[in-house]
Amino acid sequence: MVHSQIISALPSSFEKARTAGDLLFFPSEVHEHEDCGVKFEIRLCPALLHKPNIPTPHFDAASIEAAAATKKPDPFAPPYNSTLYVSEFKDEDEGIEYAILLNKYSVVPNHFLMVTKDYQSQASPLVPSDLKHAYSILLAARKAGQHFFAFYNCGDQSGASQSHKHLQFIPVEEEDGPPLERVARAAHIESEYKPFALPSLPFANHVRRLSISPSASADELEHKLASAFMELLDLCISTVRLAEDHPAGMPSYNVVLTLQHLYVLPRRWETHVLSATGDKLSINALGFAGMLLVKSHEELEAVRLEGPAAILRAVGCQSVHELQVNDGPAVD
Ligand code: B4P
Repeated sequence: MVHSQIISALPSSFEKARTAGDLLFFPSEVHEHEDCGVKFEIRLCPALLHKPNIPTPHFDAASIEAAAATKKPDPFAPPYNSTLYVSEFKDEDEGIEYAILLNKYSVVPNHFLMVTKDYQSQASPLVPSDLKHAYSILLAARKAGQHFFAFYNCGDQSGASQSHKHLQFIPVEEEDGPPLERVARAAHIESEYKPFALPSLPFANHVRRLSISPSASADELEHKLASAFMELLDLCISTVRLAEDHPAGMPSYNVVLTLQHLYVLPRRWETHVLSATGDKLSINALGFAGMLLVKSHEELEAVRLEGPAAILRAVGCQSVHELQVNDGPAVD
């Protein structure tokens, strides 16, 4: 029930937070660009040039200790005194408490976050309770006639700018989800119970079709999502091990969750240097979902020229899924 209350509270909370000046809305326009069978949406948002730039956090022990010593405020820690706060709930089985906050820097209305109330690292994997509640929120949105998907930027090369664990939810107009989802829905797969890859994409992508009945019990939901995530994470780690120039340290990856699919996309780098402009373009999970963000017309042209899929290949990993499936687990 709590999940449907989150969805119904969004429009009024968004307006209230915007009027109060706690939420900054940045207007944008979407340009379509087809590449490798994906209808990419490149969102041009020049107003974001004025948003304060938050440096990417690092997740090694020394950096976390150094950040804690600076006593930098954690925007996702309680108490929640601003109008960005929507609600909170507790997972009774795991004892984890979550808060729902509106995204302070909103490009799409009603973009919101599910944060752990206690500090958890954004470099830690999703746990069953995270997945169960994220999926239940998507389900509640669909019951209310709305379409959202969830994403998670994990690790210091994933595009995350905040180190406190947060999943994000963004609405899409179409029932068939973000551009990547349309490709996955059209894919003919060998088995619903095995991970697969979308072979038309030049970057590593590990996907599971989620055959979850809308009437599934909470336990069933949690079990299916957690086992799918573990399988995909195993493949992601194998992919990262095979990548010759992968940076040392914990693997970074992006997660995308829709009602029909779970995706894990391994990352090598956070940014790509655009060859036409020399600008660094930061890519997060939305980029891999087929939604790239640019802040100027020059960047837009540079992305079109290079091609979104090639840019994602540059910050992602080589696709080795077929190798893993056909030849067994990756070697060390
Ligand atoms: P992260 O996982 O850390 O990083 P991110 O989504 O890539 O956003 P980033 O902060 O790097 O912003 P960017 O300029 O790239 O997410 C942190 C989230 O918390 C963000 O949503 C951030 O805005 C939000 N946040 C930060 N401080 C907060 C606070 N005090 N209270 C509440 N929320 C807070 O991108 C700017 C925005 O555009 C981001 O929201 C990003 O998610 C969004 N965006 C990126 N690509 C997009 C696309 N293609 N379409 C629509 N929106 C897009």
